[in-house]
Amino acid sequence: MNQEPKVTVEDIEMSVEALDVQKAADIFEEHGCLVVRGLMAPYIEAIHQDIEAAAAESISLLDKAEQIVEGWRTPNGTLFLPAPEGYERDKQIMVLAIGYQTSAAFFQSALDETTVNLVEAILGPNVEIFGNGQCLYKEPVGGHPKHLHQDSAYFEHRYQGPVGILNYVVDTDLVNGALHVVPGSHKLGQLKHIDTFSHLGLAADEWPWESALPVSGKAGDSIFFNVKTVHGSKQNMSDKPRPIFINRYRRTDDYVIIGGTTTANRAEAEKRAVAAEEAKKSNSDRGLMLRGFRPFDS
Ligand SMILES: O=C(O)CCC(=O)C(=O)O
Repeated sequence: MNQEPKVTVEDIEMSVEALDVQKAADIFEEHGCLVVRGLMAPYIEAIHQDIEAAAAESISLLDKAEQIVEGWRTPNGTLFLPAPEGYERDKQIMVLAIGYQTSAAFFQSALDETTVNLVEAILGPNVEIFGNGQCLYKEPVGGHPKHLHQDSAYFEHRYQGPVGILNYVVDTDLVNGALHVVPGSHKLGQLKHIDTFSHLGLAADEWPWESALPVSGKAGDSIFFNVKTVHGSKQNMSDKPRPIFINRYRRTDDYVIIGGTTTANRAEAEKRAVAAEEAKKSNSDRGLMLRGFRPFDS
């Protein structure tokens, strides 16, 4: 897959002021990704404040961090990775502990009416929230790359899988870590991932950055992607942090069949996976309802 992408950003983008919901859903279905300019603009100031508060809190807790398989975790739940050489600390934030339980602005963004209309057009009438919201925070001066990957390497689903919406909190470009997507890659099925610095990723010789389309944008721009769409982002080479936040949604009957963060723990999960016909969605795996109704399933 090492040819230049033929699809351009213009083919996959729309502005929230001129939104055509059905056309947006068609773009998502065809390309596995969609950019909606300005969708999250009303929430950015409040979320940005909460993100910076969570970042300062996490850094103040670093001396209490415990080592885990993915890096180091502070008591509030933030994941740190080794910092690039020459940085003022030896660890940098990767996944910041902020979500629907910690930030009202974050939770309100997940319920945004226009967003929910788009998600319903993509997933159908019965939709639940998947997860608690996620924030990836690239620190400045070399902040970690996230190698190209499919989110389904981490949480493969029985049906269509979650729609992820990644939102820029600051203006984001090729210098501070724009998201790269590979339009159409959602049709390739589950790809084999390897262990990388940023956890499960695709082999760089098969999936070089040139195979992906960079999406620069303003604070408040949103990028929708299918759970199998290949995506990632390079280092933050600016002098300021580059946070993003992600809201995820899935059909109410959908559920994880295989999860993992390393090739070893994913291989274990693959061994435990129940045959698809026998697997069932468990009650504890039910997200809050976003649209529609969940009928009782015996
Ligand atoms: O922080 C980023 O830009 C990448 C996020 C991402 O790829 C992911 O969370 O799956």
